[in-house]
Amino acid sequence: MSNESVALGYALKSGFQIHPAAMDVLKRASPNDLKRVVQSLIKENSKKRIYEISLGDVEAAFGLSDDVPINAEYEILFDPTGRTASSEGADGYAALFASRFHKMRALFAGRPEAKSIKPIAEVVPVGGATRPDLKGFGQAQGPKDGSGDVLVCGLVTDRTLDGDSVRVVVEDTTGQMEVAVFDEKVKEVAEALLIDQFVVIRTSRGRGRARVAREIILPDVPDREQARSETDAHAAFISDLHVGSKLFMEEEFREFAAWLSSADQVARKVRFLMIGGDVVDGVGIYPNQEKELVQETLEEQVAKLHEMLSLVPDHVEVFVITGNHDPGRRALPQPAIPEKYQGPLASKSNVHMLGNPAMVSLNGVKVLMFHGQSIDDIVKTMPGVSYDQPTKIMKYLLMARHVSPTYGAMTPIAPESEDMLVMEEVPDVFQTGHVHCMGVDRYKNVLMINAGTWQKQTAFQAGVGMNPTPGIGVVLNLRTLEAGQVYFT
Ligand code: D5M
Ligand code: FE
Ligand code: ZN
Repeated sequence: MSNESVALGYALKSGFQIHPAAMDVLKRASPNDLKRVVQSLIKENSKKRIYEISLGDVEAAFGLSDDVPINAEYEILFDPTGRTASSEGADGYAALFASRFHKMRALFAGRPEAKSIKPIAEVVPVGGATRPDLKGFGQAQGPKDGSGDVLVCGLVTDRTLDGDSVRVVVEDTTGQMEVAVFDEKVKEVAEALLIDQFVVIRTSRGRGRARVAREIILPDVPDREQARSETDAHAAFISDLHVGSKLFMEEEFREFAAWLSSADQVARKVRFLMIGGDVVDGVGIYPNQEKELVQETLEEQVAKLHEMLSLVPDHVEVFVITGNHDPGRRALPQPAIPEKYQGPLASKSNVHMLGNPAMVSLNGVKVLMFHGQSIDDIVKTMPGVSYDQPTKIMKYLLMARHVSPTYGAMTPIAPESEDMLVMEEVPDVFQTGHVHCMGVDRYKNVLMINAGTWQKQTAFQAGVGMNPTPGIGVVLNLRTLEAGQVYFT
């Protein structure tokens, strides 16, 4: 059947007319877009009691009639897919940490501290690269010039409260040392440290066995200009659809997709849709999950996801990263959903399946997409943070320049020989999901977005007092870098 007769079929059924100029545009549409646009215009116009589809309606729905031109260029800057080759066992683990150490150390190159950083073995004569028992440590020695202050750097391997002080153990490639923290300000930094994160510590000789930390310096984000798009292209951010779950909010998601297709002033400028993982609920992710599923196989879930993403206009480029509910490897970095599970999505030209984490440039604005598994670990150990303020934790990840510092906690990390979780480049936008709570904030010119969810509160979440904020799209103007929310609940 031709586009024309399909469109007329829909229109006639609803008592609608299609203006000939509108029909000219519809004739050139893909069958998918045609159906979506005509159906959504019939719905929208019926509400307004207008029983005609005009050229303006159709142009707006296809994003054609912009007052100013909008460009939409993207580049995938990093994707772990195809780069993961985890070696197993202690070797892989040592290689992973060596890679992390060198990448982090390189972040300090050119900074004033860099020249003064000494290998730990020079500061603490007894030591080795293989985490020796601390009891074997002799008294820490200062530098030969006797000036007292020495900078060391390395990964935090231990952090304990010891009466009034905090003890931090840090390890570089030459050995490890313990420092004691007494200063209240430095203690605040020490108490928030995550095991395995990289730090630079300014130390001076103390009285006892350990040296005293005068300052703990995190890699952090330098002050810099945020990149901007030249035109008013917008990106929408969503996450955690959990398609397949009985709690997936299909109605609300359809409303969101209809909004994207509508003539709304903002919607018609949206050219990118960034989806932060957990796109399907998966199978066998937790005990007795099958009771909470509508689609009980991955194939059915992915087919449903395809149906949902087909409601998104074809002129919107969709980027999907993998979450912990999605098929494929669980350990970070996660490759894209394997092709054998992508089903019809594999050949959908505006949908890009990426691994986790991934970095995408949208008109020059760099977006770091990370599902956010490590937020669970950090909520448990860091003072003063909670699930309903995910951006506080995202800010800390930016300061640590790593999306998932702690190895061996709840977040599985593969013993890759390269640590791909280091934030070598500072993003302009940092997106996460996973905790199902929307949050938007800024830290040093990085816009942080946790995109919430499209799944209602689960029994597990109710049990632990987690209150999701479902059905919200975060929409970002890539030129002004202003973000707003669109609510569908
Ligand atoms: O996770 C959504 C949020 O709920 C995330 O913060 C983890 C938490 N969650 C969900 N199920 C569990 C179980 N079984 N144990 C601990 N924490 C859990 P999502 O990835 O969508 O399941
Ligand atoms: Fe989720
Ligand atoms: Zn998740």
